[in-house]
Amino acid sequence: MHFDILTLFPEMFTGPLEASILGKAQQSGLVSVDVWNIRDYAFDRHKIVDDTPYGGGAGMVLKADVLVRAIEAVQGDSKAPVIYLSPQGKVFDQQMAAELAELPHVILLSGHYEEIDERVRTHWVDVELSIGDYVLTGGELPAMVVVDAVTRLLPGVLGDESSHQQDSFQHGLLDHPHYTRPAEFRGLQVPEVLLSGHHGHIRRYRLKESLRRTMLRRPDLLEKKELSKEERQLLEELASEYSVEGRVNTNESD
Ligand code: 9WO
Repeated sequence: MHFDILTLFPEMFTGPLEASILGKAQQSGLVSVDVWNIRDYAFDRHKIVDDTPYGGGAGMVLKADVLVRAIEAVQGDSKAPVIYLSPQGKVFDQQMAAELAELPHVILLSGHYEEIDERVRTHWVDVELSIGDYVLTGGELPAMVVVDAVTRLLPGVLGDESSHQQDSFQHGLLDHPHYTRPAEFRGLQVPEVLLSGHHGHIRRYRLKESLRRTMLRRPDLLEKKELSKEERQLLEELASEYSVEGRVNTNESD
């Protein structure tokens, strides 16, 4: 898979893309990322990329002619979608990461401080994505978030074991708790079932704890999810745990 990233701050991308799993995925040729400086597509010798907004007001606006020249240069004959990272976009989630991971080529457009000319948004941008409801100084960090979330889904990027874990979010539930040695730490015990070696019991315990966390922290995810018979049964068990008369504490560790 190939990512092209258009930005005014290409140097922001160097560290995060080289480290760890993203770096290895590039080295092994599973993914490639090219970062392009929008300023290189300016038309004048002062390399001007922005201008004051029509109608007045604060801030500057990235110029349509420069942006479209940059987009068309990286696009070539590719059918890759142009994705603009902005707080006005549709909120990015695991489902969208999985859909993008099916594509051979994606173009990410990051504005910085300034908005883009609306004509670029309406005629050259295919998808507008937000990574959450907050404003940043620019779309660079969100572009890296998209590259990271998509790259880890590409075949061969993660080991076999970790791809099972990722499944758990893809099934629409939060992850279950994890423990490692020692079995007792400062009087705190690892749950007995995890030491039992009984894989059936362990699987059911983990599913139940995933459901518990999701119910307590993100009930919105449960409403979206289609539940299996086992999941419905475990949720009923959980519901009774939390509905015992007089018991209103929903602290997970309690
Ligand atoms: C800057 C500005 C200056 C003066 C008056 C109004 C202003 N609004 C902005 C502004 O919103 N700048 C944005 C910065 C323009 C688009 C790129 N920027 C951005 C993207 N901030 N936060 C994101 C973002 C993207 C995806 N998900 C979450 C946040």
